[in-house]
Amino acid sequence: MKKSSTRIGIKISIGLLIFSALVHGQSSANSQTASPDSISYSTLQHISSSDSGAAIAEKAAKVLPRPNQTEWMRLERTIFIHFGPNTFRGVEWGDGREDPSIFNPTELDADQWVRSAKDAGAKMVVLVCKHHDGFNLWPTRYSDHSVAASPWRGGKGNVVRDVADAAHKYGIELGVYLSPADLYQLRTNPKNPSGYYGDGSGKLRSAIPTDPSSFRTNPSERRKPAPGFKSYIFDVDNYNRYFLNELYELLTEYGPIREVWFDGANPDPSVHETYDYAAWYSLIRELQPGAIIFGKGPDARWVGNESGVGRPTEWSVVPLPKRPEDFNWPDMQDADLGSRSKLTPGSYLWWFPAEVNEPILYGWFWNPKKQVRTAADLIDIYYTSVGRNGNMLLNLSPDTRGLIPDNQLAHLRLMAQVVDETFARNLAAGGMLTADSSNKANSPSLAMDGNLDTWWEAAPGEKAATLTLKLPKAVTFDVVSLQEAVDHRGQRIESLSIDAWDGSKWKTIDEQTTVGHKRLLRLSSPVTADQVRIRITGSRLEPTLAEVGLFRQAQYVQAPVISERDANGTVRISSANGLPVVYSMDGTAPTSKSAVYSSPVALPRGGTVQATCLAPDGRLGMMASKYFAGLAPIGWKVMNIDSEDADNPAVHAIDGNPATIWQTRLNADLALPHHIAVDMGSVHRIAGFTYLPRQKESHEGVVDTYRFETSVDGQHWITDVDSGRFWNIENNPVLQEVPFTPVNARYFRFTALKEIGTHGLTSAAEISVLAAEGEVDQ
Ligand code: FUL
Repeated sequence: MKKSSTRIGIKISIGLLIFSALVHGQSSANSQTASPDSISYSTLQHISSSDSGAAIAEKAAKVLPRPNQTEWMRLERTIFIHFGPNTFRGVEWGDGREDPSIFNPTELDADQWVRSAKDAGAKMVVLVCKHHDGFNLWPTRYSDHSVAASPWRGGKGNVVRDVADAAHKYGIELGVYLSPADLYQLRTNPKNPSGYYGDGSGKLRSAIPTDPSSFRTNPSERRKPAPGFKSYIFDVDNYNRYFLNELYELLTEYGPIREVWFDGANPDPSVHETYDYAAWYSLIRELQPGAIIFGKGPDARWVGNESGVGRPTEWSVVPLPKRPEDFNWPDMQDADLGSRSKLTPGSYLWWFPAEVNEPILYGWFWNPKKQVRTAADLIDIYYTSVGRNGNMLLNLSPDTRGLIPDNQLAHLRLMAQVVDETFARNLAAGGMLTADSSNKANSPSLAMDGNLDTWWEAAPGEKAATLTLKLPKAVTFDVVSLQEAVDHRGQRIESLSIDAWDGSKWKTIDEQTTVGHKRLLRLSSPVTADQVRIRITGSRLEPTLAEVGLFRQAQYVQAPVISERDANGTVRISSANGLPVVYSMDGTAPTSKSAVYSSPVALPRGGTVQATCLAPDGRLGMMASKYFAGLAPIGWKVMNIDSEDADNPAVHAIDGNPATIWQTRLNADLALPHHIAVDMGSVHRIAGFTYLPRQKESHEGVVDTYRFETSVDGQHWITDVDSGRFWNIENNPVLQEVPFTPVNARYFRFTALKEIGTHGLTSAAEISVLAAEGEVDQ
């Protein structure tokens, strides 16, 4: 793009601007190969074909985070908020045809949302300002589809303003999610025939912010810039101009913005629109240089799942096949993103840390039926996100009142209480840390000073090291916390062992790989020792540690374990510590007066089991909760099937075991549709069905679009759902429940019309039916 200044503002030279904004350090793309000493620190390194293995490792070790990333990585715990028309419809994805009148929260209180985040130890709230349905939660000047068209506060409300005000009040940072996919603007949306998305408009010289009154006719007319900000010129089509103006509003009117979230998901790819990411990134760098661009962007990556689990080996330095300004940031879901075997000649090495997102409900938007993850689940997620070198982005879902319901808050609070109590006291404090080698300026004591900007570093040339912590007296710990000096020295450690002195010898208590900004090693049982050793056995360059800690997990009685429901419809509960278990099945949390578990419980029609251990002093422990969807497959038989793989027969879809799957024949019956028909043995009154996609990492054969039919006699079928879609199942492959008008049925037939990938397969972990409420089976 041409670079020129204009009368009304600055014309952005996109490539140059992004590059200079992103790259700092002494060299932009280091391609020195001679002496390793000549490799300098940089935010970008390039591997050339003549680089030795040692030079490649050194280059990887000398990639530094950019300043916006340093700030961001230190946030660690952050909160996401999904709220909008979907909340009022109880769906995960809208279609852009919603009437704005459905958006009418009765008690919306953004203060409650942000206060809850703050109380939970979160340092940032990321608000979904516009989801895929295209409804704007602020009164944008550039669309009529927003809160201004809703009855909420007489059309005068502004959710973004309320959240921003609360964030400033509570001193926590703000992020904005703005969906690139926009079904309201979709050219084919009958509710908005003049939509911009995919309208085929040509690129026009556009002032940002654009004067809304000449948006289509003469977009070079600008609107007065926001106080303290300038205007800019871009050559863009209608949709990108709309998007840039929305970004401009969000990034200039609500104070500092720490993160801009670009979701790669698109519910309707049938209409094509080219997103001008380079223009979007340029505008963000201009308006909010401290912001992280997440997802489809250069600063932070999606960890690859929506269940809160980072990789055990999580490298923040990843190789890119192109220069960052030419790269299009696809989702990175491979198990290994950055180990040495991935650092191949031609790659550009780039700091690209993981953000680990997960909803507190089993879905992003509120729906009264959605289950809440328990505090015990959230604590596990804390260890698999923050504890694995990633930021935790936990979603809360306000309900139709516009309040986060108590059931979410109770688990959130307990999670925060346990995490905060656990990390309140570093048991290593007061100990003496020594190392078998140290760089002169980086003594081991600097890894115990509570300052991430000072660090221990091994002596020049050392790639392995042993640090020994001697404590004045034995301590009991079950978490080891390690942090590398990533902001000054990059990420280096490749493998390590932790040993504890048992009085006569060293005993290895854990072995792991990467550390990065933070690694929490959660031991399977507590260890008592007065000496602990950290043996760094592999490192790309001299290893560093900015902080070391030993902690004891807060002493809450562990949650019991609730089994899967077997094919006979029974569920078992086991207590990890031999304590008695109390449980409930009516949706309320168990109390000390609840039923005491003594034998398997029958749950033939589905429901939720909640259980907790009862400590001898009468205290209740952490709660476990498990939802069992639909009827148990007691006596069910596969009636017919059009394809099944010998190792994954159809009967696996109705065996009550989520770990086994039905899958069609690979390389044989490639063309969908595929179906399974089931005989339930007797007539039931049913009001919906459930589909549990395969739970292993692979997405092969996961169903996107389906038909569901029922029959009383196995001859005459009625279609309950002709062509339904499981929204967002690719990113979040959780249990799907599809309600329909109650019918009597002995037989059901599930037909997969479309899969999410292109494997030519259909698969299912479990398929069941929902009993109609209050109806007795016949
Ligand atoms: C996904 C979206 O499709 C979901 O609806 C949700 O917003 C999640 C955070 O990202 O890709």
